[in-house]
Amino acid sequence: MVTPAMPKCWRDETKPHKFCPGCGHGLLLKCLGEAIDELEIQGDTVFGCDIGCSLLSWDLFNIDSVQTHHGRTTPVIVGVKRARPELICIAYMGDGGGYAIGSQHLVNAAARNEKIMILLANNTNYAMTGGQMAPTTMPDQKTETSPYGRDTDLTGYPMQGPEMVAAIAREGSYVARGSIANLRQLKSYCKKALQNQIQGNGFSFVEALSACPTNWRTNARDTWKFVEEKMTSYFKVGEIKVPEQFK
Ligand SMILES: Cc1ncc(C[n+]2csc(CCOP(=O)(O)OP(=O)(O)O)c2C)c(N)n1
Ligand code: SF4
Repeated sequence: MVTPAMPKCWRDETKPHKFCPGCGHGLLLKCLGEAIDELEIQGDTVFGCDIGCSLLSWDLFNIDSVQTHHGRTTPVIVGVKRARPELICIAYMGDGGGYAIGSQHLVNAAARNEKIMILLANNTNYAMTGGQMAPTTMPDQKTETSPYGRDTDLTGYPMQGPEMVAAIAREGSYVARGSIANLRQLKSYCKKALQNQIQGNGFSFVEALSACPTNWRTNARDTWKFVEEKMTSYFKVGEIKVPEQFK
């Protein structure tokens, strides 16, 4: 049964969702779902999800959905949009899918100003495969493959995805970073990104700071502390302007 707390565009027969308790994916997909509800675009939307824990959303929405190989949701959704430009096309992925294995697709979709929306969950690790280091792993953060903490001398600093996208995006693009720590704001960013596509303006990219208590091995208090203090001090939340020279 659909409860009032669930977006209307979520399916009721496959609930509760399959994410771990305390996972951020469910929260940010709720923001996306509520944005879809408020814009009344459920029947016109196509949802694509990546490999990674994002794939656990393959049957979350009562919306035409496609699940792709790791990192390939962007080109699949670009293909859908090019074939059916009247549809609202959304690609959903993790930081590994967007910033590592699928980074070439992200860069080229942004540079070509493809009229799709990407929602990317930044949980600072490769969650589905057991918590390996990702492009967004924080300095000194311990993961399965950085057991003594991420060494920035050897591996560089965490990727600033929205800032990179904004630096190459063209006029009409929408770029923002939200967080599960501010769901009202994150929903407004999702809504603006979808409106940008509805208006036919251009590429829309929203990164969302997310939580992975299972691989972080954190209790509820430390999970929120990590998101609200550590991640937010490095990954700045807000809308990001596309530089004038690229307009
Ligand atoms: C082409 C390919 N390479 C590698 C994998 C193995 N793999 C599955 S999920 C995953 C990591 C997912 O991490 P991320 O994209 O950050 O999403 P998360 O699980 O954190 O939400 C990897 C490497 C795969 N499925 N396909
Ligand atoms: S492993 Fe992490 S990202 Fe994946 S469902 Fe569990 S908490 Fe969420």
